[in-house]
Amino acid sequence: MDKITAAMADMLEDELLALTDKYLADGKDPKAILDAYQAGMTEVGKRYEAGEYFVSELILAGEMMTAGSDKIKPFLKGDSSSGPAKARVLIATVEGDIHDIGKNIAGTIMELAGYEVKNLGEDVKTSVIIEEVKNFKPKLIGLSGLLTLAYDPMKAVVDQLKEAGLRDSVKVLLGGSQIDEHILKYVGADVFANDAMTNVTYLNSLV
Ligand code: B12
Repeated sequence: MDKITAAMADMLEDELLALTDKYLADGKDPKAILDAYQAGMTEVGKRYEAGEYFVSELILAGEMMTAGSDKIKPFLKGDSSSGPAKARVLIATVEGDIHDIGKNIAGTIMELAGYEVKNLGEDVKTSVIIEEVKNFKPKLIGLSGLLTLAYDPMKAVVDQLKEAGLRDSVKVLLGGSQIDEHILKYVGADVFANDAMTNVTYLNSLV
C-alpha cells in the first residue's frame, strides 16, 4: 500500500491508477487501498503547506482521488447490508468550503451500510440545510468542512437548528480531517469523524 501512498503524494497519476486496478484485481482490501490514498493526500497537504506544491497540485490531487475512489467504490459494495433503509442522513459541505471528496466517500459508505443518504453538495448555505432538515427529517446531519473557515458555518447550522426548535430532533456530526474535540465543543455538535467509518458505527448505535 506504500506504493499507492507514494504515487498519490508524488502526483504519478498513471502509476496510481494502474496500481489501484492491479490491487483490486488481486483482491486486496478496498478500504486499505482507500486509506493509502488518504495517507498520500495528507502528504500532498503537507507539501502544499511547505510551499513545495501549489493549488494546481491540490486540483490534480483532488482529481486523482476522485478517479481512484470511483474505481474502488464498486468493490466496497461487497460489504453492503441488504434490506430497507435504516434511517435518513443528510450530508453537506458547509458554506464557503468546496472540499467534497471525503464527504462523498462517507456518503457512499453510509449508503452501502443501508442508510438513505441525501447529499446536498458543497458550499451549501445554512438556510438550505435547515430547510432540508424540516423537509427530509434526517436522523443525522453530517456537516463536512476542511477549511478553518468552515467552523463558523458549522456553528451557524447548530445555532439555527436551536432557534428553529429542531436541535433535539437530529444528531449533528462534523466530518473532516482537522476536526477534533475542541471544534466539536465550539460548534456544539454531537460527534465528529476523521474517517468515513466512525459515523456508521455511531449511526448503528442510534438506530
Ligand atoms: C484536494 C484538496 C483541494 C481540492 C478539493 C477538491 C474537491 N472536490 O474536494 C481543491 C483544489 C479544490 C482545494 C481548494 C482549496 N484548498 Co484544499 N485541499 C485538498 C487536500 C490536498 C486534500 C483534501 C481531500 O480530498 N482529502 C481526501 C479525503 C478522502 O479526506 P477528507 O476530506 O479528510 O475526508 C475524510 C475524513 O475527513 C472524513 N470526512 C470528511 N467529510 C466527512 C463527512 C461526513 C458526513 C463523515 C462521516 C466523514 C467525513 O471521512 C473522509 C474519508 O475518510 C487538503 C489537504 C489534506 N490532506 O486534507 C487541502 C486543504 C484542505 N486545502 C486547503 C486550502 C487552504 C485550500 C484553498 C483555500 C487553496 C487556495 N488558496 O485556493 C482552496 C479552498 C477552496 C474552498 N473555498 O473550499 C488547506 C486548508 C487549511 C485550513 N486549515 O483552512 C488544506 C488542509 C491544505 C493545507 N495543508 O494547507 N483543495
